[in-house]
Order: sequence, then structure tokens, then C-alpha cells
Amino acid sequence: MKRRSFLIGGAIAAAACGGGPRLNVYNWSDYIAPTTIPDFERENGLRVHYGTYESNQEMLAQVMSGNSGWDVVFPSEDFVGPMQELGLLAPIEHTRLPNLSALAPAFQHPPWDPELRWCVPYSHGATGILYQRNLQPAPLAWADLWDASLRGKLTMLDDQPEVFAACLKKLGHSVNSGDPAELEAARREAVAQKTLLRAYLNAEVRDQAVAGDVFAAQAWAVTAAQAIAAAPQKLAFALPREGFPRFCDNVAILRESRRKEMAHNWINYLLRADVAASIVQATHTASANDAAQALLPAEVRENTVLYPPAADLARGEWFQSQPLASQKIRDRLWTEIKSS
Ligand code: N2P
Repeated sequence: MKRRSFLIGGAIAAAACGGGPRLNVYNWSDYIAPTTIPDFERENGLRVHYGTYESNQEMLAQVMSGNSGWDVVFPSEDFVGPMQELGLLAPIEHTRLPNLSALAPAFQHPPWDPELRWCVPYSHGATGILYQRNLQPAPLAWADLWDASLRGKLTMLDDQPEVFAACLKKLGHSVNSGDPAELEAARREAVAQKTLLRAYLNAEVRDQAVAGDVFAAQAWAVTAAQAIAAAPQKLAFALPREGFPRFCDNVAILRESRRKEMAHNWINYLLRADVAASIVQATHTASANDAAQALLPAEVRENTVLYPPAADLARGEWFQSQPLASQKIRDRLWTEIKSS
């Protein structure tokens, strides 16, 4: 797993001498533009210490102690509630976020935090199948990822809710099922599929797909869009027939932060239309920010990997956090899947 943590921007010398205020931001990989941090530093006269992670679980492991040193993180929708219940999040002060009105209506009152008390939606997408166009037949359903012809050329996400989601959908169940029998059946599917798997991989699959080493991958739309941008003739993305999960990564302030004003300034900055638009263009992600849409060229607004037609999105389900009992079952079964 990649772990990167580095200082960016013109104030590196000052940072080395320990001078000046500093905001510590921990985000998913490839989720900001090259200009995002230097511009913020320049406008606000401070430094940003920026680190990246590849999964919610990796982020949570870091911040769980309440003494991680990070100020701002980007949990997915099903992690916001549990992190809040663990006392890890600070309330969002709306009066400090004049740009909040830029959010698309659908993200002003999302099911995982209807009043945006603990987070602000940042980037969203769906999980589907990234595949080589020359694969015959094209894998358009989760069930196709159990085909023996993919042996050694198939990856699934290294992410418990995602792997359960694909297996549950293959069986005709909700991605959020907490039913012990359905979860056990999903475990059997995952174990059966393991003989074909090259690896469980998250954003790292992008380069392997571009290189042609992976034929089909369970992938986030943003990772798929990045791969397709690099190899448009070779790669395509499908939203599986049986249905699929949708994800939304949200920016949140950690309760441990001693720089809450700066953290709010960072969130307000990310909500600025020009900033959000430059992030969308650099990272090939779908922004929760409506104001940014107007600044994007038509080919980005019409990219169906990022902005699928409503009829396709109707097959999607947002992830929900699990009640403790079903989370325990999922944790146990996931350990069994990984160690089988
Ligand atoms: C990876 C961003 C994907 C986030 N670079 C999926 N929640």
C-alpha cells in the first residue's frame, strides 16, 4: 500500500525551520489538482502538510487514536456516522462556509448527514467494472467477474464494503445487506472468486489496467476515468447490470484539530467554483459542487463514466453504515475471505 506524506508549496523552507501556521490534510490519492495546495497556501499565508491514503480503513486506522496530527480527512458516506459516534469528528460551522450554497441540491441534505453537521460532500461516483475493450464478451455484470478466462487478470477492490457489495449484487441482494445468510452466501462467492484474482487493489489498479496487465477490475469511477483518459482506445467502464454501489467522499474536520478555523477556510476554498472545477479537470472526478459544473468543458460534463445517465444511476445504492451486529459479521467474514 502506498503511503505518501510530503510538504508542498513555496513555504517549504519556512516549514523546515518550524515557522508559520500549518494545516494537516489527509486525503485519498489523486483527489486534488497540482494548483490546489500552492494556491491555498499563497492566498492564506500558511503551509499545508498533505498526505494521501488508499482506503477508508487506512485513514481510520491513522486517526482512531484521536492524536494523529491530521486536521482534515475525507471519509466516504458510510464512515461519517461511525466516525462521529467514535467522537472523532468536529462539528461543521456553517457560518464559516459561505460557499456551502455551491453544493448540488442532492448533496445539501445527503442521507448520511442530512444537515451537514459533520461533513461536506466533496467527490462522488459509482463502483463498476473497468475492462479492456477487446474482451469478448464485455464484462457488463458482476457475475462476469467469476469467468475462468479472467484468471490472473482480474482485480477486486481491497475494500470490505465494496467486495461484499459486488457479491451481494451478484446474488440479487442489497449492497447494504446485514442478513447473516446473505452475507455468508456473499462470503462463499468471494472465496470462490479468489482463485481467479490477481490481487485486491484500489486506485493502484489504474496503471496495471493502462499497461494491459489487468483485463477486468472492480473499480471506482474516478480511477476508471483516470485510466480511460490515459488509454481511451483500450479501456471502458461498465455499471453492472445487477446494480452497484455509489460512493461520496466527504471532507470532515477531526475533533483533535487545533486549527479549526483554518480547516474551515480549507473547506470553503474547496467549495469555490474555480477550485472545484480545476480539481475535476485534473483528477477526472465528479464534484458535489454544482457551481463548478458551469466552468467545465462539455466533454467533462458529458463524460458518462463520471456523470452516468439517470436511468443507469437508478440501479445504484448509496452505502450505509452497518449496525454493530452486522458489522461484526462482515468483519469476521472479510477476515475469512482475505485469509482463505
Ligand atoms: C482514489 C479516490 C477514490 C475514492 N484515488 C473512492 N472512495
